[in-house]
Amino acid sequence: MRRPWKTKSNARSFNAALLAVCGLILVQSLGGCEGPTEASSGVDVTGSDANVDEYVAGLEKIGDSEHILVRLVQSDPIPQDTGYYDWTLEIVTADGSPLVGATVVAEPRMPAHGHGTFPPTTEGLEGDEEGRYTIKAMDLFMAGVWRVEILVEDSEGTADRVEYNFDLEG
Ligand SMILES: [Cu+2]
Repeated sequence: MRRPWKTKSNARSFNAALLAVCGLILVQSLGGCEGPTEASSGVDVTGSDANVDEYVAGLEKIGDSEHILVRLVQSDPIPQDTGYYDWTLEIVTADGSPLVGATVVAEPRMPAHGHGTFPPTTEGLEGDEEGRYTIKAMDLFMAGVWRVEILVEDSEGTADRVEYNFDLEG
């Protein structure tokens, strides 16, 4: 019996909430994508970099529900410029064993701008090595802070999530 976060009704209300948020941001800023994180120098990010990650290969995140630990084994390219990104993730359970047979979805968004990518999500493909998932061609097309949520559902239907936040220079 599955009771994941990906049921239709949940997805619908989630999308509705997103739309509401986007609408608010658009109304407030009149033009969404000229957010305060976009610095022409590419260096300054005033006051908004508290949650920004410093990329290192193997950067670890513990799931919100502490069911999983995710390692960003590799980001190709390293998070710096805008463009298409391939990520290799390693996911282990709380007892340290590789999480096999999970559904993994990446959802990149720019919180300051209220938008995501096209397509909005990218599915992680399970690799030959146990617990490894590859995410291909996330289109991080704009300078500024991207929050990439990694939504994981194991074969029993237990869900968890982590997020990575990277500030791209453009
Ligand atoms: Cu944007």
